Amino acid sequence: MPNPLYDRLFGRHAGRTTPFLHLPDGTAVSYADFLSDAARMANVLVQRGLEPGDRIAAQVEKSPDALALYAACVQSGIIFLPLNTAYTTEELAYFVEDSGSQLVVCDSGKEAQLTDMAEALGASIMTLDANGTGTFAEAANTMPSTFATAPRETNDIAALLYTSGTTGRSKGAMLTQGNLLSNAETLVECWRFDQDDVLLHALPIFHTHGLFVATNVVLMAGGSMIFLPKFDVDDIIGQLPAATSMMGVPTFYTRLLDHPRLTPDLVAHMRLFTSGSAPLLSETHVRFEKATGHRILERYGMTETNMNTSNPYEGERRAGTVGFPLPGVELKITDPETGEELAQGQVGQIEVRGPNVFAGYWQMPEKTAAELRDNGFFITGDLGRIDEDGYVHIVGRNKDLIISGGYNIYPKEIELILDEQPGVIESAVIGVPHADFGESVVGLIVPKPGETPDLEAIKSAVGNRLARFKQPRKLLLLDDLPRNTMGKVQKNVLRDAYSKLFMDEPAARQDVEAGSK
Ligand code: MLC
Ligand code: AMP
Repeated sequence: MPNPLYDRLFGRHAGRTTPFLHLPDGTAVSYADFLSDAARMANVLVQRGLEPGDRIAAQVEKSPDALALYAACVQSGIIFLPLNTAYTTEELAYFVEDSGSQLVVCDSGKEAQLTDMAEALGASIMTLDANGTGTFAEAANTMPSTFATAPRETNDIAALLYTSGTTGRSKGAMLTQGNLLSNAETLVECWRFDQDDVLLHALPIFHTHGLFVATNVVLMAGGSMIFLPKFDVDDIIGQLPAATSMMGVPTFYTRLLDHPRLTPDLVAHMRLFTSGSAPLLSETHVRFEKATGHRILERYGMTETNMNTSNPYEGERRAGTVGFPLPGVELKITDPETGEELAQGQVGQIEVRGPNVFAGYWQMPEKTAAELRDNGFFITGDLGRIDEDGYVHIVGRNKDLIISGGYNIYPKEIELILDEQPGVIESAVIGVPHADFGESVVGLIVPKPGETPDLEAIKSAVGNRLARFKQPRKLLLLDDLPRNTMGKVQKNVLRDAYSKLFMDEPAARQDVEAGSK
């Protein structure tokens, strides 16, 4: 019985003894061993009573086993819900509850803090550590290394990836087998991946970029990956000679550019560097070419859509643009008010349609209807234009979103917490330019009349509830927030006012205790 995603990405490598993952300690995991591990894990899931269509939530450190858990879910038809390892218990509780996950798989170190939450939500908990130990790994070790692949169809959901919303409530994007397969096929072709490719993989595997773009493309092409636990610039420099290609967020490239050992010789053999998840400054593109001779290939995607556009493999990779719509993907620029398509060259909201576009938000039909039109076009919330040569330029966002080091941060989620703090009447959270992360989070707080909120206490209150990467790097007090005639906070005014906060030392030194008016 068919299971298209499993068959095309995993099953066809059965018995292959060539490496799939090259690990930092010099060992490798073959395709055959990886598939056996995944099958053992699939047996555990079924033995625990999980069935096709059920959900499991995984908050585990990056490792071969963590990736095998993804394969096990695909093989058993269980919906995979990967979660950022930085999320707090409070954040996790929302995802487990909203998705109705029956099983939470986490690192042993987190088990104690997550058990009560999981049990209260009716989910069981098992552990899987990066070194291959934990209760889930032990259970898998006792299982057969084969598994009868569950039949699935291309419209069946393979994964739920949560993406925050402008209301502060995260939404689970339902990605079907067909979404993931079509995008992997397209990218292999457009970026010329084949079985000789060795992709340097230093991205996290709980997001679209590291899990679907990088991993699925390598699986589809039958190549291999140098699988690093995280981005460490020295490790990347050390591993580049053994790689053919690398996918990264812009921060990877700015950090590499600061490294004295990044030379044209070091990367002369490389075939491809790609960038995405956040805007790559033209300046970074140009500096990277000067330093290495390589023009970074920038592409544009989203959790809900996988990849939409890409600069060409052959042909001009134009700095500051995200290239052309991928084959099979339609992209149009529309008027945000009317939804009408705008004339070529005009700036408007970007809408996309194609086999890559998700099936909707998990159990949120109104939110799905608000963003996914009946005619199949998805309203991305990004603002862009198409130039006279057909290159797509992203010029801004029609959604209140900060992207820091490739992670999305929705201000509303932080503002809701700041507003609850003693002495605070209201707040606004903005993203301001940051040399390393692209943008960084700043919280602007308006005190209640006659009160002086304790900014250190607020920092720690936020720290207990939100992942570190979402926490404001600076908190500043303001008398009031600028508003337009409709009473809406003018975040653009605030962004302009604080645009040099992380660039300009005296301002930066004011940090949390500063009262900036
Ligand atoms: C880590 N920190 C961050 C951060 N990452 N803060 C803000 N933004 C981030 N992205 C925090 C750490 O907790 C730490 O906190 C401090 O910043 C410094 O940590 P670091 O050691 O410098 O960070 P590092 O571990 O090196 O991580 C930086 C990074 C990482 C850029 C390598 O964030 C990363 O791998 N980002 C990739 C994200 C990604 O894959 N996005 C794809 C989304 S999919 P402190 O203060 O406690 O020390 C998508 C669709 C598409 O968008 O198109 O691809
Ligand atoms: P996410 O929801 O994490 O998948 O993030 C998707 C968002 O990242 C998009 O809507 C864009 O705003 C942004 N993004 C992704 N790739 C690029 C890029 N190459 N340039 C600019 N923004 C990008």
